[in-house]
Amino acid sequence: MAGALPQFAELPVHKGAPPGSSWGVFGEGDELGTLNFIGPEQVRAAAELVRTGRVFALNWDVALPAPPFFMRQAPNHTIFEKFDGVVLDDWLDSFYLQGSTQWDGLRHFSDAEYGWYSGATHADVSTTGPGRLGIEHFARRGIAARGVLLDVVRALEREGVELDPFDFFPIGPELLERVAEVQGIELRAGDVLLVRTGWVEAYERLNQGEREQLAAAGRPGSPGLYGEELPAFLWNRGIAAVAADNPALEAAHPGTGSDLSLHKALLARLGMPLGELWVLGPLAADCAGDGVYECFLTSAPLNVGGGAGSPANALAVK
Ligand code: UVW
Repeated sequence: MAGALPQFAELPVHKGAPPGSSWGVFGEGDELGTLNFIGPEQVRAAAELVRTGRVFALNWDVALPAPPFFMRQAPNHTIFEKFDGVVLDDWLDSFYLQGSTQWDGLRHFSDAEYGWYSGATHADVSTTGPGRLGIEHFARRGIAARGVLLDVVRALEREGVELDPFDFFPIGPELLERVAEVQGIELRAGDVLLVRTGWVEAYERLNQGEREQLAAAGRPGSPGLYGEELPAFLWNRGIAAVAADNPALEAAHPGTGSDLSLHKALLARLGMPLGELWVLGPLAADCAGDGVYECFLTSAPLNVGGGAGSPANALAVK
């Protein structure tokens, strides 16, 4: 599909749409954004990547990070007995759909000047229940695609650079291309791009006191995506979605975080779902072992009408 599409430099195609936006490219009232890059042909080809049967679950514990960041609360799990105690049920209170491994859906982030993806207004997206840009549109479709892991941590290690997982470090197109080249992999239209910064693994090594200090210091720092050229880089390659193992996908300074400019450029303007806090360590170790950095990736967002995001429920199968 990407071949027939305008290049980034030709965007927008819609009069009055923001610069660098795909509004109208996938039709008026589109609900899927760049997931439209994944067609049956891409799914069939991706399924053929399953060779060993090794499966990597990419979701973190829903209770992590603890304490949570970004004004979210910790989920509270209750188990109760019914039918004379022979059956257990349970529920979660204060379960933030974007608290742990997640997709930011198209309701999550707006362009302050132009509004939400595809011209949706605040009124269109701020009510609960199924509606414009709700995560239910992703859920009903499901995501199955070629996943490509770019292991920035290992590639930089080879260059003698050790990333500080809790500090700002920009990952732009040049670095992504360099990592892809070192790994011998190319990006294709319809791919879900996975970027490893090492943040989740570093967080797991912290004790509870250190985790509390990190949360008390404000927004967490991390290496992450950065740069004005990234939207063009991702769009022109037909990337369907991009996910990383850090808290906000974007490079962030400790305390102040990131300016979230890529949230605006990718979510609000291009309609590209963003994944955050994905568990990529075990997959990366496997990829480093066999030199294969592509997989069949599936993700089943929750079917929550009007949701702004969802746990990713993603699997990588090699
Ligand atoms: C924000 O609210 C910015 O959170 P996230 O990093 O999940 O997009």
